[in-house]
This record gives sequence, C-alpha cells and structure tokens, in this order.
Amino acid sequence: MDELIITVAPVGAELTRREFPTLALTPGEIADEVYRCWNEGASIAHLHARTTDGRPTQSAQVYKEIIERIKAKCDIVIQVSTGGAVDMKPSERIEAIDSAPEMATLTLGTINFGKDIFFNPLETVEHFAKSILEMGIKPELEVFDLGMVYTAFDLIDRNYLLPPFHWSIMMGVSGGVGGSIRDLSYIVGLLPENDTWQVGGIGQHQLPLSAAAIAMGGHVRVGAEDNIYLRAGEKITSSAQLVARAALS
Ligand code: KMH
Ligand code: ZN
Repeated sequence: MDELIITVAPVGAELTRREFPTLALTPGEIADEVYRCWNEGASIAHLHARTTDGRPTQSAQVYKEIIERIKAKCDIVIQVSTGGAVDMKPSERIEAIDSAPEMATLTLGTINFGKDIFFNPLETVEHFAKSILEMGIKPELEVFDLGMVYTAFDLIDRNYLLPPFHWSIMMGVSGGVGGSIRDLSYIVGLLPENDTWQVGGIGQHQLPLSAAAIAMGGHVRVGAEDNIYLRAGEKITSSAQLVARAALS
C-alpha cells in the first residue's frame, strides 16, 4: 500500500468564527494552523485566503503572504483554491494561482451548493485548466458529482490536463453526490488504475468516507473547511485533530 497522503483544508470560504471560534483568518494564523497540521501528518495544505475582516479573497498577494509564512515553518505542499467563494467571478477566482503554489484545485462542473450555485461552466473549466497547465502547477481534479468525472476525461482527451492525475472526490455537499460507500466505489471504479485519488467527506461523512478511502487504497482530505466535529456534539479546536485521527489509520 502506498503511503497515505493527507490533505488538510483548514480555512474554506464559507466557515465563520461564529460556527468555529478558533478559525484561522490572518496569514500568520493560517500558517500556524497549517504547521500544526503538518506536525500531525498532513502533506498537502488546501488553502483559502481571507481579508483582514475575515471575508474570502483570491488575492495572489494575500496567498503569497500565507505561503511565505508556511514555507518558513515547513515544506508542506501548497494547494490554492480556484473555487474561491460562490459569489466570485471566475476572473477573480483564478488570481490565486499567481501566488506560485505547487498545486491548485480544478473543479470540473457546476453544482447547486446548498442554497447557492457553484458556477463552473465548461469555458471556465477550460480556461482554468489551461492557465494552471501554462503556469506549471499541478491541478487537483475536484469532482462533486459523477458528471464531473466525464468532463475531466473529455479535458484529458483534449490535452487540457496532463498525467499523472490526482483526483479529489468531494462527497456530501448538498447538491452534489451523496456520502455513501456505494457512490464512492462507483466513482473510484471509473478512474484509471494508476491515478491517485482522495475523498473529502462533508460533515458527518468525513470519518466513514476517510476510513473507506484508506481501506480502498485511496487518500484523504480532512479539515474545518469540510467538517468541524471530532465526533457527534464535540467540535474540534484545530484541524490538526482531524489530521491526527486520519494519520492513526
Ligand atoms: N468554496 C466553494 C464554493 C475549492 O476550493 O476548489 C468551493 C471550494 C472548492 O471550496
Ligand atoms: Zn476549498
């Protein structure tokens, strides 16, 4: 079995301090939180940036500052979000890759996202894929539903994406694929055998899907962006707790 890759997503765009009082917001706080997660076994940091008043931002300058502070502490692989927040224009979302990360997310289609719409029409996906490729950044193929896998295959056929491929199967978003093992197995069954993949379960799906992914030879994404509970009724104070639990496997 290959070594487990744990991606940590400690910030997100939607989470607030009202729900999660210890949420890291400033570059210094985010770097400290990522360092805690790295110490527990995380090897990729999926980052979102925030303004000084806590709103999501895709400013390359803010990402650069976060990345600089993280790299001063550890060599965790940096992955920036190109998903940003649902109310952002594509031109704003893609700015994040100018911060020179090692990886960036590439969401492969549009979904209802709770009450919002996470808008990713084909021309946006193509534009993001091309920009990521031209910058020499590794995309993470982010699928929230089955159709997005086929969109990725189409982009692979048309050379918008180059191997090796790393997939992120995000499960349990309201509007996307559910959180069942049956759905996970079906999607994983579609992926070429030598590709790597991780699962990111939302909320209560995080723990069982992580366990399933590990047992199936996949990798995991954990962190407050997706889930703020260690167990029913007990909130985490740091994403490092979720990383530590995944690393125990
Ligand atoms: N905040 C969501 C709308 C990503 O980072 O690539 C999108 C998201 C996905 O978080
Ligand atoms: Zn994200």
